[in-house]
Amino acid sequence: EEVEETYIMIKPDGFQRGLVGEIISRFEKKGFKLKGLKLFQCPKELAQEHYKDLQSKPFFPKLINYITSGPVVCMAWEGIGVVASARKLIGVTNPLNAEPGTIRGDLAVQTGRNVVHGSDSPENGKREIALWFKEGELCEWTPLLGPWLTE
Ligand code: YYY
Ligand code: MG
Repeated sequence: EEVEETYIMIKPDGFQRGLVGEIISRFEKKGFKLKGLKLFQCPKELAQEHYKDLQSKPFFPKLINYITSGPVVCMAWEGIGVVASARKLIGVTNPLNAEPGTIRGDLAVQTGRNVVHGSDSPENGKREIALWFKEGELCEWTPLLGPWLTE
């Protein structure tokens, strides 16, 4: 497995519902490394760029309104296989189909209010982190627990 980076974002519903600590702790406890974290009110243009692959979908305008409707929590996480693993922790897009134990399975009911975003490939992980974070907003640090998490 490769060391990768993924962009995780708590959406405005997750923030308003007071789920920030709960969601962050799931990635922390798993053993991934947090490299960037901020509370941010997302401008429309950034939301559109982030979701540009979905531009032609009928739900696109609604999605952009939702993502820009309040603060989001932006995170960059690093780890071995973190992209796919974070998607597993998050659960499938429709929370009603998401397995219990996943974030969406435990904490949400509707696709349009599915509380959290996770990059779908290592390439998109890099692209999205570069899109949402400015230079100087990411931290390089050495986890003291490193040898207890990976060999
Ligand atoms: O990666 P993921 O968030 O699980 O789903 P995507 O297919 O990338 O869609 C992004 C986002 O769009 C989804 O989290 C909710 C919203 N959405 C929607 O509102 N209605 C759909 N039918 C599909 C997706
Ligand atoms: Mg996606």
